[in-house]
Amino acid sequence: MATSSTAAQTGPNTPSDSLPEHLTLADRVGLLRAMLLMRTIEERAMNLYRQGKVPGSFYDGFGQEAVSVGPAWAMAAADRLCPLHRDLGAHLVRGVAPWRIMSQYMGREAGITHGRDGNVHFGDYRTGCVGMVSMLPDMMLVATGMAMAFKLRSEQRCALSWFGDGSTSRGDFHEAMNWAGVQHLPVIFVLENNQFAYSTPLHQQFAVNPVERAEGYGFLGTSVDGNDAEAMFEATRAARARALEGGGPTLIEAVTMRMHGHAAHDDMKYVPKALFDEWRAKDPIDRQSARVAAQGVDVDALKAEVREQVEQATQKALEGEMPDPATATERVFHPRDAEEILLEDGTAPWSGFQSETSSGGHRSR
Ligand SMILES: Cc1ncc(C[n+]2csc(CCOP(=O)(O)OP(=O)(O)O)c2C)c(N)n1
Ligand SMILES: [Mg+2]
Repeated sequence: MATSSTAAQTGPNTPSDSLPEHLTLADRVGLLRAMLLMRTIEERAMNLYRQGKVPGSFYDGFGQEAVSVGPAWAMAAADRLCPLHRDLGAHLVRGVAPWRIMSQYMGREAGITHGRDGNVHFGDYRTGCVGMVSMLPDMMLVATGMAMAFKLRSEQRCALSWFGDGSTSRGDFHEAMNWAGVQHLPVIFVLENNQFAYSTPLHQQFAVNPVERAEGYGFLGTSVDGNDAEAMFEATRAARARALEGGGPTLIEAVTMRMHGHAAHDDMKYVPKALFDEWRAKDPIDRQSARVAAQGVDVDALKAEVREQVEQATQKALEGEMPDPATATERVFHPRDAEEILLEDGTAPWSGFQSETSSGGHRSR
């Protein structure tokens, strides 16, 4: 059932630049805008980190923006998402406003965790995104559990979890894959194969491409060009449609490359220059820019607009208050007598959802 065994070693599949069946021009521009927003926010935040304004460390998804943006674009408002540390694009697509992301990074009260965590462990429950569990890849189990609930309640919904190549060596990966396969759950696993887990290259991580393992657990595994937002969208759209029809889980391997260090402190000297150069030529934003420019879209104007948006978001976040230290122990655990907090629906911008009542609209959180 698995469709590729070599992509992880050799780079992405041949990109498909034919007109996509399920995307309007507005969708294609939306994918580009979300990727630009992610990159511009992360570049600006790295700059703030170097100025000492972002505490802790700083992790980003430079070069792999299509991996979070493409799949998130394919998910409905009532679906549930478990983004990881390089998946800012998913939060943005679901409707989190850039100034709140910047506030989160800088530990401000207006951030998603109100200053309780930095640039990685957060998720706005009002967008249907679960806050990241640090132990990798526990989010696969969280997504599997949510899909189990959808099945038990006979709900037409799907859960999606991202995770890295390093995660595939952990027991949790196998537990989630097994239960999802046994129960035939509506869950999508997006494996971000970015060639490294910190400094560990693929050949030291696994002897068999993990996309092949899906077959062993009884479901489809497919390898996709992770630097192609439209291909990532399409693979996820198809996986979701199959899941809702009772077709069970899908493992989507997004073949990509981590173009920055593991985090801000890492100079990635262990990455061969030739490999880096090879992937630099496959930049997902350049690719999507060329596509929409060919359709007459003014990409330079779009880039300028996004830069301006991020600058305003940064200024707003910088003006925001720090949390009161006296409240540091609050909002860490859910108080027993407090009102129940349930995940809410997020934004689902794909044109295919516009006629559905569950689309959730285009509000920004
Ligand atoms: C169980 C566990 N071990 C170690 C870590 C620390 N850690 C955080 S990210 C990371 C690298 C993970 O690599 P990969 O899964 O390939 O994801 P990538 O960072 O490449 O996106 C490590 C070791 C962790 N969070 N959880
Ligand atoms: Mg990795």
